[in-house]
Amino acid sequence: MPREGETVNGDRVVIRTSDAATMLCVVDALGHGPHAAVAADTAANALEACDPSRGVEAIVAETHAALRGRRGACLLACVVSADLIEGASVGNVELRASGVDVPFVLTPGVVGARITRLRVFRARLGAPLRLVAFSDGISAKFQMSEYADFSPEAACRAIFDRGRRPHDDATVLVADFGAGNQP
Ligand SMILES: [Mn+2]
Repeated sequence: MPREGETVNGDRVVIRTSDAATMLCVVDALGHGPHAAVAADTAANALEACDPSRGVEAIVAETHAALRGRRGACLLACVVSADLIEGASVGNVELRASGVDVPFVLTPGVVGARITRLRVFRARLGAPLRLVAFSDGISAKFQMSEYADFSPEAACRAIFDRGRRPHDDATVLVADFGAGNQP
């Protein structure tokens, strides 16, 4: 949802699924409005062209190259395969997980401008996993346990409605992985 008063959104969600893996990404281009929306489109186009099986380092590197010389962005990229979740988040897009202990960590920097050493987090999957990713247009003051009994759609709506900050573009992505790790 765009910031209040804007008609275009600088946040994007990109999801790609291959036989082997699912890629989940949230982009938050710097600022808001039309310039942020153009940068978000550029990042999303780069992400749509990424093969999920190449891994998060390649996904972040390709988006970084596509945005170079343009307005930068925050980017969370996760790849979930049969027995592993791997992810990285440059900037401030956050991730919560339940069912599996995911050692989420942020990487300082801006995709397209500068990235210090990319911090990749990984966890083995041995149980159903729920992921909630959200941009900084959503308050981080919620607990996964509050929405444990909610469907992904209902959890997404509730986190959004209760946490939306109207001064920024806002995104919530909820994904459940069960048998076979297909969302
Ligand atoms: Mn933002």
